[in-house]
Amino acid sequence: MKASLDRVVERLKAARRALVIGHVRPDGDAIGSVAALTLILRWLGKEAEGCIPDPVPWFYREIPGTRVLRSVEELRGREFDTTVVVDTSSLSRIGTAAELLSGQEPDVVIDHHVTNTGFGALNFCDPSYAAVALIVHEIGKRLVEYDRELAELLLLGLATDTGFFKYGNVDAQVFEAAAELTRQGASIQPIASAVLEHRTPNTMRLLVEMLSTLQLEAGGQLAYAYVSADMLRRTGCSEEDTEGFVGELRAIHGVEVAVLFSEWPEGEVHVSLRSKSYADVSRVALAFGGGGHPRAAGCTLKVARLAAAIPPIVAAARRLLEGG
Ligand SMILES: [Mn+2]
Repeated sequence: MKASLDRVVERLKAARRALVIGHVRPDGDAIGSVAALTLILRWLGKEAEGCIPDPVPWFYREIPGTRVLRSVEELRGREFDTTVVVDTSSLSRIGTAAELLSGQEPDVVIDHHVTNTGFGALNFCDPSYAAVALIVHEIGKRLVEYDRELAELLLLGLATDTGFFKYGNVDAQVFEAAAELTRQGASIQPIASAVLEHRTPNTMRLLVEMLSTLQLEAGGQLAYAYVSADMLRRTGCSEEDTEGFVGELRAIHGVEVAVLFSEWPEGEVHVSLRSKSYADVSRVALAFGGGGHPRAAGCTLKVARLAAAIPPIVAAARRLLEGG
């Protein structure tokens, strides 16, 4: 059911044992928002845990507040009277964390995806927020005093979902919140260093291999490339090492839509879609069972071979650029 932010705040205040859950393949906004809301609830005197269903990529661990995050295994068997799902457009995106819910649905959903399905007993979703971390900040500043750790988790979410303050979703509210969080002790430098400057030599080798598969279509407006399971094995990389690669494709001059196909595990191809200024790539993701934002979306295809995933997505991306 759709709910106001006031209603969500009242429900959170009524919690005694709360569980905050983020989405699979976690990004900085999911990680920062889950950890921050967990700390806010603890400071309100509640028993609170934060869960990320997939492993948290190692470089986020450099941000101290992420130590509160737990895996599904670590929380199995625990009882909660309040479950909160953040930064997640549909229930399937919490993966195996669904087994931690007491009922079929979470009690509260806090999100900003245009593709949100409206799940949850109370659902607050507002796509005008650039990051869920901004919504958590809206909640947090009404309830608790911040310390540096909390401010830094929120700045992590805000920075990553705005491409470090360079996407089209950056408005005055984003800079105002960033200034507030900086005043409360957060520093953008360690966040930028952890998130943007963590490539290993093996990841660079994988990037070279990925770039060697680059194709341009639609007069140079569409760029796509792939990472095969074999390329991952050869370079000693895992799928999480491809994080940021699709941004390299979008960085090409004249490209509006960038698509990266990653095959992992075999039999599954994850499709990351990005656009630069106007194309709504969430429409392509949605048509293939995924979701996301107008400028950043994704879906997963179950196909026997990587090559089978490419033509239908490329055709859909071409139609999108042709305005179809
Ligand atoms: Mn987000």
